[in-house]
Amino acid sequence: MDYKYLSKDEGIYKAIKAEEKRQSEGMELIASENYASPVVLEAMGCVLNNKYSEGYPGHRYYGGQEFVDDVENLAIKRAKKLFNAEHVNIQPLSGSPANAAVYMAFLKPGDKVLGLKLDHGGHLSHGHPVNFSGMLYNFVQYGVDAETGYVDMDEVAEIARQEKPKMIVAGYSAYSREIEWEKFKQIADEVGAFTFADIAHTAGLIAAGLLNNPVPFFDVVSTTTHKTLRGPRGAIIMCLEKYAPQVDRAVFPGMQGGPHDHINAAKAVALGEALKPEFKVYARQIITNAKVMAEELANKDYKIISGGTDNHLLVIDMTNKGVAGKETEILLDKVGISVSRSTIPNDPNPPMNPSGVRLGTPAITTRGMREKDVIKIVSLFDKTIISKNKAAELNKIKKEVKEFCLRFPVPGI
Ligand code: DSN
Repeated sequence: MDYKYLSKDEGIYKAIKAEEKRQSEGMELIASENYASPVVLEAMGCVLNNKYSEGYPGHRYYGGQEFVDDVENLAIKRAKKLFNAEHVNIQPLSGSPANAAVYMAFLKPGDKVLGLKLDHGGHLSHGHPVNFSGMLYNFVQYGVDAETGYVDMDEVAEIARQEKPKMIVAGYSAYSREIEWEKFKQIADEVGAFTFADIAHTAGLIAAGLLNNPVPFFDVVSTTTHKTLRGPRGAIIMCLEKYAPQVDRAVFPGMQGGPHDHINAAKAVALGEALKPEFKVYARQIITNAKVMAEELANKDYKIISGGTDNHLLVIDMTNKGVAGKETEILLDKVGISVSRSTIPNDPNPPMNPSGVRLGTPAITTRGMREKDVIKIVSLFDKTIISKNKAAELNKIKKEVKEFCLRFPVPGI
């Protein structure tokens, strides 16, 4: 990007230019990252940043709201259309604050909630003891089946009947399979629990109609807007109309003060982009790329949790390759490939140094990489793992990664 004004702040300018170079020359396989469009980036840098607008369209606590209201109304309209939602709140600042607002809207501190274990693919804000969710609420946790790697719906039902939670949480950060929303809903109805879906990872794939959509029938759904949805850092909450007042109250004044209107404008842009037919083509290619990646890795004897993927990500147990998750992440960084370490189900190792890594295809797909490119990516990945103690070989791979990546421009750079 051309930073006409920012270039005068030498320190920050230098760091941003270096990051642009890193993003252009490197291979982004972190499943939660993506490249927002230049239009989204422009909206994030606009004068709406200057405005305060506590409240909601038509009901604000400050003057001068006529254009902010237009932005927020447009974002809401687009989100409703994209997800078939009855009610949308576009103000949450990011995923965890959105989830905090959901809990605040439906629960009292100490209430029992059922969520997926972190090391099985759940998120910190789904009840981990070091997170506010685990501190404020009484989470009981379900897991994936040790053999198949799929969420064990029989176990979910059994725990739900036994524990009678007030809410059941589904939707995960490191789970590569389609989620059985309807079964969750049946179980929740049976035990009288609210249903909450956190679709942060798969929102873009759901919006494109490629994965099942819980929004029309779950009580409440949160999503970030920056992962497969490819928008700005931020989040939205969607819920059934009957819960609109309590959800809106929980976001403001419950959790937050003024919304970030420039980010909300960028959310509206991204939601508009996701409504276009080309977004469906993009989303389909994300899944195709992930499937090819899983198959190619399996052919090279990498152990994929659950044996494959239905979405944009996969988790590999690196144990048989003799490198743990952190070591793999650091090794791949040396050649310009970014991945995130990941726990595997029932991981004997701690989250800081777990047994696996998580890979995803949203970012490479945005750059235009397709099946044959994914085959090349897997070969670079594998060569790196094999060459872990060979500095000269790693240098050669780094050059190869750079040459390969520079063939695919990054939007906005
Ligand atoms: N940090 C995100 C991820 O990587 O999945 C979730 O919040």
